[in-house]
Amino acid sequence: MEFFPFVKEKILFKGPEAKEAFAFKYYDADRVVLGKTMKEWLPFAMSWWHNLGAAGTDMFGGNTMDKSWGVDKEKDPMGYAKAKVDAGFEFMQKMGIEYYCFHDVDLVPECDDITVMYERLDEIGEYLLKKQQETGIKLLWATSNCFGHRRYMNGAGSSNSAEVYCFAAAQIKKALELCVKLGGKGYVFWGGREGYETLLNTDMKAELEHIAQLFTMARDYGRKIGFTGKFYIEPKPKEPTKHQYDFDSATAIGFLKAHGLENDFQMNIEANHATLAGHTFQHELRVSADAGMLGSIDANEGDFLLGWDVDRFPADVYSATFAMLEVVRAGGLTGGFNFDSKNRRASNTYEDMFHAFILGMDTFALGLLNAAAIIEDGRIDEFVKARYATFHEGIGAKIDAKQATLEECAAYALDKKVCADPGSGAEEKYQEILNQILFGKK
Ligand code: XLS
Ligand code: CA
Ligand code: CA
Repeated sequence: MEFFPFVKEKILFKGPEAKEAFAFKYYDADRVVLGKTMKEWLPFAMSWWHNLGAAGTDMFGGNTMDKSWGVDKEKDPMGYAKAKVDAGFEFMQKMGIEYYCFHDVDLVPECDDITVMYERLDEIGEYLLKKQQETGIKLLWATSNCFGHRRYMNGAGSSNSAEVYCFAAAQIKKALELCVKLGGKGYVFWGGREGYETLLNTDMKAELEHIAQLFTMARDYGRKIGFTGKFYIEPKPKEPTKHQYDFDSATAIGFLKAHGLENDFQMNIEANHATLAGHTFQHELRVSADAGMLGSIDANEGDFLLGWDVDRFPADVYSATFAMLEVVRAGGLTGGFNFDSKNRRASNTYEDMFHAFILGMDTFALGLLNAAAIIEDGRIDEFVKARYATFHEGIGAKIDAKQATLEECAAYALDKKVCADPGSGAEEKYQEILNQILFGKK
């Protein structure tokens, strides 16, 4: 069955002048930018949950979209799961997207009995593997949903109940096995309910130790069954819990280092989570990259007027430009760009699903082209380097090399008597240069 007949073959690059709706204006998969093709810089992925699952339900109303894929989910759960796979692979082939991501419960309908879940996941795993072999589409990352079921109301790894903890471990074990079977590049942990509402009922120290132990056991099991990819932590400061333990990259990196997990784990940075933490997307990417832990990206954006996780498709070219600067400077990602994004509730047609991905892919293609232009122009990088010139020689070079003592630094200052001006930060000048680079001749 064909689900999206209005796209005949595949969405193609038609250039910035094109007026065709179903065409890329900037994403040109084989165009070489800074020595790599766009496709290599931007391994795009489709999220199973938003694209094939989310049907527009919000707190105030039900579905506005048809994501049944022609099958009654209650009567025929596996027929529904397979139709979803067919729709997903048709969509990715038509979009020219080579990767996908899932939670276990996105693939098959969730039920209480975990042995039934295991059977369902085994069956869908075979089906996915066959589809991957037929199409060449690959798995970017897998994860388990240890936050939706009622047993996780007090957390999963941070639950007060060891029984709940073991159910989370069972889900993670199966999802890791699926990830290995399908050749996934990564395995994600988003701590959906790993946090707390009040310290009146919470032993924070024990909860954090238990989470670290769950990560450690997952790492050990993954390596035992042949998983060679990276484990990713996806920081998020709030929603659903008030205090989430993986608040932001700096917090998550510190946690991983404190528990000896830094060689196996990296960050999966979601733009909307960064802004919820009061940071820019670029800040989170920089913190991760500087720690050598920039792994993957959940590409979306939030809304500064709405204080929650709106998961909108990325349209902000400035933000994508700054993000791509970080990615390019880091030499690329170990993972990819997963559109953890969903259509707005009122964009309820199948056509809208394609428009959303064209928007997202073109936005990041523009971001990449802009990042390359900034790097090639060189003025901004030269200025940043020049600002730190006093650390390139004399006492500054000694401090940089971690060879100076406090007495030496003080002696330097006493000798100078009065401190020289550190120089203008020139923010406006470089914002203006940035606009010139981005928009050029009009
Ligand atoms: C939710 C998260 C989730 C993770 C995977 O806010 O973004 O979708 O990406 O569990
Ligand atoms: Ca996400
Ligand atoms: Ca989100």
